[in-house]
Amino acid sequence: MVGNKAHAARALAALSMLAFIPAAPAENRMPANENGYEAWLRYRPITTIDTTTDTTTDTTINRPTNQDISKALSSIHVAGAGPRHTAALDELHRGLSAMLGASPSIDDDTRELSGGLYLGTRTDFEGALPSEIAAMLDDIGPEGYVVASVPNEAGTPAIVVTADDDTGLLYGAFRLLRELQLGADFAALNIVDSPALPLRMINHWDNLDRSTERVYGGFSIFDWPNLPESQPRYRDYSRLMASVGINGIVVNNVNTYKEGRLEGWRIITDEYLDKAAVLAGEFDRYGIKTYFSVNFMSPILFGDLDTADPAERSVQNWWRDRARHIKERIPSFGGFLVKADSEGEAGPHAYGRTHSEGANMLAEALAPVGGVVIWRAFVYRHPEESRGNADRAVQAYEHFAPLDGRFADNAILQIKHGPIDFQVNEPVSSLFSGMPNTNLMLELQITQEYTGNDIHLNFLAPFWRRVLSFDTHRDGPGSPLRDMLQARNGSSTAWGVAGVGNFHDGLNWTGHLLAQSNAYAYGMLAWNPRQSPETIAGDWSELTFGRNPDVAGKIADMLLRSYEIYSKYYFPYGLSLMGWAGGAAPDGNGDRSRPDPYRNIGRYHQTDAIGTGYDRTIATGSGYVGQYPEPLRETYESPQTCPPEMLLWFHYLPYDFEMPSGKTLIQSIYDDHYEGVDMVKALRRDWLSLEGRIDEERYYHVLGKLNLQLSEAILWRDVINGFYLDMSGVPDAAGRVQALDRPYRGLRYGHGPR
Ligand code: GCW
Repeated sequence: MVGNKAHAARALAALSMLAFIPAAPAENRMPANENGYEAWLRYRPITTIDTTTDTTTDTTINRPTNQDISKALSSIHVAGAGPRHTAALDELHRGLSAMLGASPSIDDDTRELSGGLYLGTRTDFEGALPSEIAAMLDDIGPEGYVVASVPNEAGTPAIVVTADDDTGLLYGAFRLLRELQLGADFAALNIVDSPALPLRMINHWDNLDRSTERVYGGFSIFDWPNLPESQPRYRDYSRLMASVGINGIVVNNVNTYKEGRLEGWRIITDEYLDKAAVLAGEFDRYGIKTYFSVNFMSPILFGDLDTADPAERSVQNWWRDRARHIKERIPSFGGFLVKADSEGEAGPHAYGRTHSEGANMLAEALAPVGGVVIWRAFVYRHPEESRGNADRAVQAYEHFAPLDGRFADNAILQIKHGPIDFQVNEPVSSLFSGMPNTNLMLELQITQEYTGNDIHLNFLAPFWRRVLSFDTHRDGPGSPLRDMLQARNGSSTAWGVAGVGNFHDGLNWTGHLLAQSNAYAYGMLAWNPRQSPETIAGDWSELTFGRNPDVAGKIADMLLRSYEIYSKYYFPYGLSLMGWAGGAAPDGNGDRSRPDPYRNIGRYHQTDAIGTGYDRTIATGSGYVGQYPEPLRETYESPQTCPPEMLLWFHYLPYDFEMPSGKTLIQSIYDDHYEGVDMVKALRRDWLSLEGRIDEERYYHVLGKLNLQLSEAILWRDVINGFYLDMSGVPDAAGRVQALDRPYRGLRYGHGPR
């Protein structure tokens, strides 16, 4: 095969730029700095376990030697060129140099696959790929890739990274590097992979003044005041996201307007488009499209119209012009995300129009530029405003299910996993079962608003995996949620999953270093929702802490236990909103309509002297259960069949209700909270056993977090249990629970309330 010289020359020219691209911000360029900035792309030498960890166990015994790998990967041969080819080459060069201790040579000689690494799309190779590799490409579709070893007579195999498109090629490069870091035998690589969900997005809840909503421990990565000046961090962020398959980023908060505080609507003004173009350029190089959260009232806010009525021709034209204008400035523009008629964000209701009418108007404006509108389903009214049913859980379905089938082809409805609000234990939203004719997207929260902020270790993959596997029964038995998120046959629209991001400008990106695992896991599950949390936790731990099984295995095990542990000392059995980020506050979410002494006792958990829990049954409650198809209705309607972790989400039960364990409900609540704290102590002991086997920097950082977690878990335990003792008057059989003075508040030790 003859390499395309012009292309290759461009690739090589681009590569020569590498010398000028710093690997990390200046403050990180210290030897063996383990500040977490590199996250899971650490690229430590691959034949030692890890220079900074215990080296007494040699896990490399059965692996090819360093010399074999170095020989096989001492040269990179590139077919074709383009920004993503360069990004792939940049990463391979960086990764292989660091892992093998020598920089591979680079050329465009792809005539013969002798030893070395070969990189290019199927077209780049101009028909000369070995037939078995070309055949592997046949079924993979967009963004898929092949990473394979091809034996050859000289003894050193050729390693081929190829795809049908350049995004797939980039993903293939990251995959090869990951496999090598995880100790794969380079001579036996035979990987064909492609994403299950077409759209794998991160939603930033970041404001233009760099403050963030529910993102803990740092400011926005995007330095709006100083953009369009660029920063190395933008590229490193793009690399990290692309390495786990993220292909869409919404750069600003869905809340775009709060008088005097939030002006996120400005994001699509010319001033901010110039700034966003710099970010979009970096993202695009890594296969990531750029999206904006927009305010429905934009034509009034910064256009010169006096209406935003979606039925008005002038409004439609305004949005069409804006979309075209954005696309001209940002060719990788993907579309809009909209929070409308929700929590103070205006929407089509102001003009007596429905959600679908509002969404479709924007969809029509975006269609000519190939964009999508992603419309959020997170709407509810406050009880005092809601005529009819005051249960917040029923409201999204009531708004949206009647609109099924009325959304445009390039409109997607984005639904939070549960009907309330990212609680730790909630059922999967009934909307997923109720909208068979609408493009649906699942919204998860990677940032830990209700799941521990940046203090509590809480690896969310087991929970997310459960959500994705949930049988919605939408199309009869065997309709898992993950299938609702895949593009339907014949549709040109992509949809999938969105995660509210947890990366910010702090040195280790996530505040709690171990919370990086959630961003990694999110990407892995968005790519393949069937992946096991065990594999994800194991791989992440090895990538982040090295391949010593005693170290990485222990960390993976801690991650895998953490969600259950958190659930034990947090709100019992699926109860919602017994506190916020600022700590436990069971009486805080007040219902002023209830008489003393229960005034101020939460409207979300309905606790009183007889019992606790929210009755959402068809027979006696809010009727939310009736929004599911059978057999889900039957399962949730009875406390006997309802999954225990959601018992109080669906049922109001007396304190003496007998739990499956044979204990009373109240005693189970008390015991769980003690057990949860004991489990945190065990978690902490596990970490202490790693002393000296992990670099001090990360060891003490995580230990500090675990110490805080323990203090807070004790506080949660005592506040929740004390509250229940007071409400129920039932003493703890083991005599541990103490009465508390009202108000029941657990002020936190870590950060103040956000
Ligand atoms: O969970 C609530 C959060 C708000 C958030 C809102 C939403 C972005 O507390 O901070 O606003 O949900 O999802 O729109």
